[in-house]
Amino acid sequence: MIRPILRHGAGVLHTPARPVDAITPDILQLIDDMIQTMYVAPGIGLAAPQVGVALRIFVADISVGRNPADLLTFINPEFVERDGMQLEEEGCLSVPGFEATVARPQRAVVRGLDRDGKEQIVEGTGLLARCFQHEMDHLDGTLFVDRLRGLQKDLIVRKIRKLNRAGKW
Ligand code: GNR
Ligand code: NI
Repeated sequence: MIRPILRHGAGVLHTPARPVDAITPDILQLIDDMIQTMYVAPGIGLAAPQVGVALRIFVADISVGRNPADLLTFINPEFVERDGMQLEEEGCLSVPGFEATVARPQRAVVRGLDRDGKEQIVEGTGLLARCFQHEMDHLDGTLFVDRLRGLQKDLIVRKIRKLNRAGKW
């Protein structure tokens, strides 16, 4: 089932999510729905808070379905290592229509449970490292616009407020 993706301003997107304490059938259904929702969007990642669920789960596939082996599910993920720095344009399904250059680690290693409850450790570089950092931010209630400063941030936040007032957000 495709679930609606919430937008900047929804409380759950701005609040840290809780760890999952058991992989129940409801959690498995949520994960399957997140994967389907990510592919339909389409996006390279999706975090549970984006579909209104305040739990520490994200899915990612930087091939957007072209390579089934690239699909990753992380439950209760944490960073093991992060290093380097990359500056690239970034977007978010919860902030549609906006992009900005965000500093991210060039390399990130994430540890967490997979869909079967088995511990996995995955290293990402480049786009995958960026995606990991972006999704981990969602689990902490942070959107990419929160990482911007000054005029860049003000401009996007003002445009979102304007869209909101016009009922177009
Ligand atoms: O689809 C997405 N593309 C993207 C591009 C650059 C950096 C991060 C991302 S993640 C985003 C999907 C999304 O909003 N995930 O939370
Ligand atoms: Ni996002």
